[in-house]
Amino acid sequence: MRIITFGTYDVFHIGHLNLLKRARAFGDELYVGVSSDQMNFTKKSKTPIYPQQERMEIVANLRCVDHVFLEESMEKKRDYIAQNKADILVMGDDWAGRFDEFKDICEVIYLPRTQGISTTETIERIRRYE
Ligand code: C2G
Repeated sequence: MRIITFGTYDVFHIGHLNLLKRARAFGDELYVGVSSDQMNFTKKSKTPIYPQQERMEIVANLRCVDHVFLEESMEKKRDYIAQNKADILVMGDDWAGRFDEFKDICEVIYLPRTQGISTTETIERIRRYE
């Protein structure tokens, strides 16, 4: 079974790792679409702290990850799932219901997020740190 998931993975943290490990446990291969700097800028009017090449490099070298590719647009998600021949799409439950439209080509599973950590909170902590 091939699992696919998508994310930015900026300022990589334990919540990201927990999600990827749990996603991988649904099958035997994990493919990860890492969202591009441009896609983040389009969505949030901000570029990530870590550039896409570094975010991809970090995710690609995790033991639970088999393959990474660049996610260049939300609209291409169906194509990415199909091209990569994924059996199951796994996402954190902040996305619950948002990808149900792909249930015709793969199983769609939402997992609970890790509580108490996020990239935004981490950046805020670093900003206040003395
Ligand atoms: N996540 C989690 N627990 C946290 C933080 C994040 O389980 N405390 C999960 C998210 O639910 C997501 C994955 O980790 O499934 C990556 O999170 P982000 O980097 O924030 O990704 P995001 O910007 O939501 O994805 O097509 C989606 C895009 O690629 C954007």
